[in-house]
Amino acid sequence: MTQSHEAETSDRRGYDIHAAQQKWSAYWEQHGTFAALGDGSKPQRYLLDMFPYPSGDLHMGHAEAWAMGDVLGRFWKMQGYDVLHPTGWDSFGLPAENAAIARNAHPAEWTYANIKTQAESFVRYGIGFDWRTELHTSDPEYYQWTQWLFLRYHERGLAYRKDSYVNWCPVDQTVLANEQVKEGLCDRCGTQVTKRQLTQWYFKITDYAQELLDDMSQLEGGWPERVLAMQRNWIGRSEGAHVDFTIEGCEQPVRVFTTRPDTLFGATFMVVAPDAELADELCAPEQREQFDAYLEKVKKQTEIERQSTEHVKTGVFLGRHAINPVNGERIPIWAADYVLAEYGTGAIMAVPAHDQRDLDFARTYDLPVRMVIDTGEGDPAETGVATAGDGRYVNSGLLDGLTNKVEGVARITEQLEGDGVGEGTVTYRLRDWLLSRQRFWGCPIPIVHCPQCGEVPVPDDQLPVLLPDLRGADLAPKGTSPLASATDWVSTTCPKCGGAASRDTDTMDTFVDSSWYFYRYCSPQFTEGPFDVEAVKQWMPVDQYVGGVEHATMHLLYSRFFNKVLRDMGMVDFDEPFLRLLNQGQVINEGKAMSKSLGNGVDLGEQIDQFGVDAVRTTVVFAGPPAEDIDWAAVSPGATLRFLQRAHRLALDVSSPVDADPTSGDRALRQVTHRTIHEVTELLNSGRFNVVVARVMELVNATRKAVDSGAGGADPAVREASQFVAQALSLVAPYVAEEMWEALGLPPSVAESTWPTADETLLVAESVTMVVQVAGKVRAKLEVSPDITEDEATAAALADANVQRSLDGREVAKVICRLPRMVSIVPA
Ligand code: ANZ
Ligand code: ZN
Repeated sequence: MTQSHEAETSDRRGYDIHAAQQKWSAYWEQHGTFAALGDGSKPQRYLLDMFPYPSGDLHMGHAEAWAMGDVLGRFWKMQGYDVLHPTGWDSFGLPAENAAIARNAHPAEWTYANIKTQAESFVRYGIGFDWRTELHTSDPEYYQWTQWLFLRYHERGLAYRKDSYVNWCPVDQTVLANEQVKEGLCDRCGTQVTKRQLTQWYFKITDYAQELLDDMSQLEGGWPERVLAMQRNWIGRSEGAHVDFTIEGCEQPVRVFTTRPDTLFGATFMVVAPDAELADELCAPEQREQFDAYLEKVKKQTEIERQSTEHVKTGVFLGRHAINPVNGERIPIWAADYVLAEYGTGAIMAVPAHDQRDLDFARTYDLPVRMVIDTGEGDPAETGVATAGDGRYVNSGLLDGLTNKVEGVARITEQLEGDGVGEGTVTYRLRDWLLSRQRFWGCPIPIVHCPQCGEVPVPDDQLPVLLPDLRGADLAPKGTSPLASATDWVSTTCPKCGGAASRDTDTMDTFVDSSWYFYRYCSPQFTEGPFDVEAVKQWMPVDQYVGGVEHATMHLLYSRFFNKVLRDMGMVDFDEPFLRLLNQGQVINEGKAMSKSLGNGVDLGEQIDQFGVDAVRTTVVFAGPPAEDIDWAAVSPGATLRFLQRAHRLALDVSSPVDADPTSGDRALRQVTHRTIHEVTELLNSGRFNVVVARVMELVNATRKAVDSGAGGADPAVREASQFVAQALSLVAPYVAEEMWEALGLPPSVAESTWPTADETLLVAESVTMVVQVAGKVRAKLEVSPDITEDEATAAALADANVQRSLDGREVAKVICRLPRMVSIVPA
């Protein structure tokens, strides 16, 4: 392994990997090769990678994502586009903070040291960034605008505070948004999430639920269908009705949400979520003790457990009754864990005959079951199986005799509306976005709490509210924000009344920071606002976004929400921020995700030291379709390097002058070259990057054959082929491509060369000679396409003058085709 590796790198005719990397990365930097112009002289395109967290050096996952994106950025540039391909860091947040605590360092030091390391690695990796865009969300120049945006949301009522039970990670000691809880576990550390009642800040994303759904039609075709499906599910639109039940001994009716108002006559009890305030209000004094004990138990369960079908549902009677608005029936009210506080109204009418969850509960607690739709499947009270399908309505007053659900729902809804006891409605599963965190390394919330004036926004001209330094302080999570310990920082004066007041001590979820960075990239030095509206108008929406599918319901939904708010504020003039999305796969090893515990990690730095950037990038792109996982055990960067050396030697063998006329060269090779140009261009446009590499390999082989057999390196067709090899390779192997370009005597950089268009006349498929026999004798030889059809061959044969003559007016009895080589005509 080591020996052959040495042989590869020290081949006198090979390129020196490490020297080439140094030479050309310095060249690109010096010449601003990938700096966007933004002057309107060319059509513009925006290529965006999901910016990284600065937690350590780049790894194989980064290597894949950025290699894929750069294929497009470089391709567009050669096609004549002015490309914006920015870079920056998502540098606030828990990963940095936890790592800093573990190493006893300040998050800032740790973060900026990592950014430096990663930046150097990106330069070495040869990604065509416009480095002038570099931003860090933890810089005050950035986060003052995060605060500014928060204040605009606050003005519009889109940022608000409320008390509620929230997801709480006992290890990270902080709240989590619903999106950050995966199967009941903390998305960051894997600990079981519990519930806590806290006052927290929210963004009102639910105001945009319907629009977030509707505008997905603009993303159809541009985004992976699976991401759209995940967002659709996450938003979870549900049509149904609100129904008001009066409560004995209470003024206020209780409102339930149901998707099946047509089953109202089958409601035999009501259930409220134990952790909803309503349960506490409804609870009768004699049931208090039992209820409180029950609530304590429920709070230990996760929502996932509570909703699971295997979960044995539990509950307590609240000692109170509700009145069914359609038949005046008195039904008991229970609190039970299978009803969630955060969905619908937090209260349901239970219809055990037609809802399995209600039936399971009714059987456990011996509550009545009444069938109101007869589907012919047997009475659920006896079978234990709730029926949900269409059937004949029974025991249902005005609905009796109907047989169709849609009609039943419409009729009863009309009735409820007429009586003023309900109405048709739509509910969403989507919750408001919980954005406050009790952690240090984040953007401070620019609000002051004043005993006289309440919640007071920090005036714009006092932004940024800088994070207190807290150097040397204990940042370990304790349940309250570490900012609270910076007492000098906390105590301030009220911007409204001038009295003593205190700062909000929470920081924002990092997903707030990452919901608007792509606008700032268009004008990273802008000081008059978060971004220059005109620059955004020029570059956005983003033409291609590249990043992981794990962000489907978080970052990608939050950013869409931000875009809609910014549009309503008049700051952007489009509905959707990202037109196309590519979710690259993962790099795995021996069939499994890389992990420390499995010890199957592959170190990117080592791979690059051994094989070079070009071979690693080309291997990544060649491994398979961009969206699929790459098993590093199944690829061969060594073989890829040998291919790149082979390609490089072609350029060394070219001896024709730069201005040699290719039309005088070997036509067969030219056909291969132009067919490759044509095909590669189409493959790039349809995102099939792995096949691009395969086609270039074929072209290299064909060119090598031509050099070794035909006119050799002096043939201008060999130059033409080699030039295109260099251009195509520059998308995946930019260093060797520059070396080739230089060896070909062309001025740098290949990245700034013009992408060729295929010569149509060379695309025509080769012809073959087709023999035409009449009565067994050869009468004609025709040049035809190799994929000629029987009809075409017969027509061509019969049209030939010699064939006509030998037929001499006779009828044709039979035509036998052996295509494309022969047509045999049998006369009558
Ligand atoms: C009565 C009923 C009868 C229901 C029936 C269903 C079938 P989706 O489709 O997910 O929106 N529900 C309402 N709020 C709830 C909550 N906070 N926690 C748990 N369950 C809740 O589900 C809506 C249905 O789920 C509602 O319709 C309600 O049960 C229940 F034959 O009402 B249904
Ligand atoms: Zn005040």
